[in-house]
Amino acid sequence: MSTIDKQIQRLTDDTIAGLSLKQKSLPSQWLYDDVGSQLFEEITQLPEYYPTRTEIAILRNYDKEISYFIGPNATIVEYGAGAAVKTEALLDACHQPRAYVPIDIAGDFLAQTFMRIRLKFPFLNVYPLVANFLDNFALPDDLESDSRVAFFPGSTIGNLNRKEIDRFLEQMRHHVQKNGKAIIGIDLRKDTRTLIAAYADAAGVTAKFNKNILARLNREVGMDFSLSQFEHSARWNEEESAIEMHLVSMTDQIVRLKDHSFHFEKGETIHTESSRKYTLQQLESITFENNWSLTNVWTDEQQAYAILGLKN
Ligand code: AVI
Repeated sequence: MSTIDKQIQRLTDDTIAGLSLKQKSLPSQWLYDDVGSQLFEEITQLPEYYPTRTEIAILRNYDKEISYFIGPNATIVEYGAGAAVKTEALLDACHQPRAYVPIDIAGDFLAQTFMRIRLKFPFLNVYPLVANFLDNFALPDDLESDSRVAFFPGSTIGNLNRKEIDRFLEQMRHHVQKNGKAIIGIDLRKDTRTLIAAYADAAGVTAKFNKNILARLNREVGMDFSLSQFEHSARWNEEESAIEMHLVSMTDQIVRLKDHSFHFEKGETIHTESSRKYTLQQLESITFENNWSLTNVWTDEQQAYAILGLKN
């Protein structure tokens, strides 16, 4: 089976499993095909979506401290690199970085990132890797091995559940090896109004991003979702301390995938993403329980967002 066929099979299996649950759901990783990744980049520019610009401002404000934390001749391994916008801020801050490994599931997007980083940092060895960072995978064999720093910006860790976080932090420790380090960006808990606005923007870009998962299922596995019959909704789940994205069915309807049919009642939802918001205290215990030492916390004035410096 080719890689593409395998991916379509996985998408099909996940969809059948997810839409058969009482609370219908789809794994959020499927939001990010090339169209979804492009829409997500648009989200990061929206006035309501504060995480990206706050993170970049922290990286720039604390560039000297962060550079000191990273040390010279580092190899930066970035998980879910996307357009790698923050990486430029990080690489600018680094003292003579040696190599850069951008890892992303969207191959086309990664190729563009590779070209851009190559042009801006011609001295850097770049090893792009197409992979789902939640899977088990090895870094390239010929990669420089000392002084590796894992970079996981953008608060993507907020989209993982606790089991995924534990597995991911373990794999990251393995990748950076003994004496390796990690820099992780994470959105912090704050008032619900600010959060809802960030995930239900006035221009409707997040709605488009969310609905693209349905368009993708129509395109790639031949489903028959009528996009106008679903609406985007962003909700705060207090128990989970998470903003959730849902797609709300506007009518009673049936949607088909091959010989499976899924019934939707009017108002019923598909849960497509959780974006968990943590306190610094919670982050301290999660990292400690995963055998990382939290040595640095960089944050903005409002403590809206934090960048953690961790040592293996
Ligand atoms: C990628 N991730 C960190 C984003 C977030 O904020 O959870 C995804 C996103 N979903 C809607 N807007 C942004």
